[in-house]
Amino acid sequence: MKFKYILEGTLGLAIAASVFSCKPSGQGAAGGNLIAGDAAQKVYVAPGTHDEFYNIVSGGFNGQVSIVGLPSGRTLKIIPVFSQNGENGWGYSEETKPMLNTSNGFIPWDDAHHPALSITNGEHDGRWAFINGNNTPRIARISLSTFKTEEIIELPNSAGNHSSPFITFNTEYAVAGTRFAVPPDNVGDVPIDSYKQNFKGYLSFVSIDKETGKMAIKFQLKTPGIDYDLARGGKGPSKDWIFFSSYNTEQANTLLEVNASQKDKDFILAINWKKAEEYLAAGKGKMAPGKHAHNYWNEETHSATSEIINEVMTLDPADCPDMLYFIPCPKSPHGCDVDPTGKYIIGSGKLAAVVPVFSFEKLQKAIKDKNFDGEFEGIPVVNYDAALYGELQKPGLGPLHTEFDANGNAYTSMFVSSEIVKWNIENLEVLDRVPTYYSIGHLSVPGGPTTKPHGKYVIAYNKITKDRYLPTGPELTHSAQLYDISGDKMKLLLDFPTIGEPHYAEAIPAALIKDNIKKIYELEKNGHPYAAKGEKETRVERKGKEVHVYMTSSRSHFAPDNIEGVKLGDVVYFHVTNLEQDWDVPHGFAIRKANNAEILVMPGETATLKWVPEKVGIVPFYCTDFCSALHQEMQGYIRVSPAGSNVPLAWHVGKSAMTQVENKAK
Ligand code: RUQ
Ligand code: CUA
Repeated sequence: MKFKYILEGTLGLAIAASVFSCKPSGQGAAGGNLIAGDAAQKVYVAPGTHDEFYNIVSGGFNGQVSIVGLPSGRTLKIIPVFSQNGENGWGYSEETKPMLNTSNGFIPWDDAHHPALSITNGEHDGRWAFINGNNTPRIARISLSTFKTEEIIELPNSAGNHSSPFITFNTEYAVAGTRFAVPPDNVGDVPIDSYKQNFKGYLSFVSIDKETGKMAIKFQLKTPGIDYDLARGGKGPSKDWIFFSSYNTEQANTLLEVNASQKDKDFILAINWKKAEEYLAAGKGKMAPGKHAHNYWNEETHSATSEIINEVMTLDPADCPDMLYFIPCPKSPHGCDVDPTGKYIIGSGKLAAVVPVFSFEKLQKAIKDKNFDGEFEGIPVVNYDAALYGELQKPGLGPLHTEFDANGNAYTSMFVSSEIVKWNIENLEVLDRVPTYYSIGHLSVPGGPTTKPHGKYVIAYNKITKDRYLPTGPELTHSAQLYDISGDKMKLLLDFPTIGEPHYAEAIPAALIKDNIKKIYELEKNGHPYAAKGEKETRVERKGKEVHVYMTSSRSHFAPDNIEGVKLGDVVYFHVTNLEQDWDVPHGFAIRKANNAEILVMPGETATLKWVPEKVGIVPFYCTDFCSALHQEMQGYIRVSPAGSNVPLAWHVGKSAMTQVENKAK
């Protein structure tokens, strides 16, 4: 039966049709007659007015984050995070390249799944968004003032950083579990079937500085070799805890679709992280090898630095009793979600027939009474019934992830039966269900993972699109759907296309962010070593084979815009400072046939494009961003002479470069 679920995952619709008959007949662009009559009005954001929520959406395999306005579903921005972005030079400019550095060198791509917004006392504070790199284990921090990636930290001993990043009650930590159990990084050549002996499941606790947001790996927990999937921090009574879902507790290393679905129950791992801190303070931690990169953006120098750190503090549960507990949870749980009161932990087992609700209070009692069913690699396994509050019966097929409103209701996505199910947590009763188009993955209620859900909507991030949009060849846009949850019944309001493959998203009231938006970088504060803070400071300097152009841009010219004396064999660095101090006036800079990207320079910022000329001749450069009526005139020339030529280095704007040299000579 479980194969059937997996195989039919993509055919969830067929199952849905037979089990819940939720496939609307003649679903076309309008989605049958399931749309609320006033839907258009509810999602209409009149020209010139703003959306009520920012939706911070993961890009999946594009490695980025997109910003969408809700309820309109309009995409506002793609924030480059782990992937190079030619559009603005992220990962191409000299300043941003270090952001993509890792212990394995420059890695220009990742798979970004789960945004997490910073919280204070469990409530959204609008400061930062964190997101995981699933492939090369990394966590990024994005400023919600500049909408720019400010920091990326790599995680050693981890492989497939999937259960990541999840935030504790006051953003003390972003927590990250490994998806693949692997041997620690410093263990060399071992047979794959030495899994049980050599493979471990590392969990990283990345501390976050209260003021600056700066991240550091405070410690890692070395846990049994199982696969961690998702997690949630506790709240209120459970605020010192964090909960991870896991699968492959069978510890299989081949054909996991069969071998990791043998047991009737996998685990939720409950971690008392305050206890872990006590053990650390008591000196129970040990430094272990753990090479990782830490990349940090400096807003004053407009540049990133990358540092390699070689070790990591490690806590071994064998030395730290009463810190970790396994709770059995039916069938490969994906979502592991804590309700707004912090009293309930909900496991969503993809292959399970029920949704279990665990009680934090009962869990504490079971721990106190030592009501255990043995242990798993030295970690106590709490008796299922002792920790269970109750089970939601007949929820639907393929429960995947649960979020909450402020009224004691939960919303669970059902991948296989392709629907959202609304239910009451206290009395475990299904209240409503609506179909999704098609095969919903995660869902998001604004503030759903916090202690104060903002409610109003639930958004479905669907895995299959099929006929929902105009077809665009074999690859279709992913489909998201917005439902009104303000009444008793959920109502479909809107379909909107998304970028990349959103896995998870959060939504936050615009009011918490939009007044703190950074509009320009102040020129006086520009501390970039190659900044030219006015045209008088523009110049070209040669250091051996390196040529540094201190260039400015303003409407509508570059200074200098004529450069001569560059020779084959030189490496040219264009350091472009945008002198504008007005919001929304970037200038771009691109060079003909450069095997690089452009740079898009924000007001007051300096950015550097490296260029290695390959041919003798005249090479034009120009501004790529339509900045004024004379944008098209914002262009210039650089002359490349043969190696060994004696053309002197010269530059100018307003007259020819050579005239300037001649004048100087007089
Ligand atoms: S995830 S739906 Cu659930 Cu990282 Cu993809
Ligand atoms: Cu500057 Cu166009």
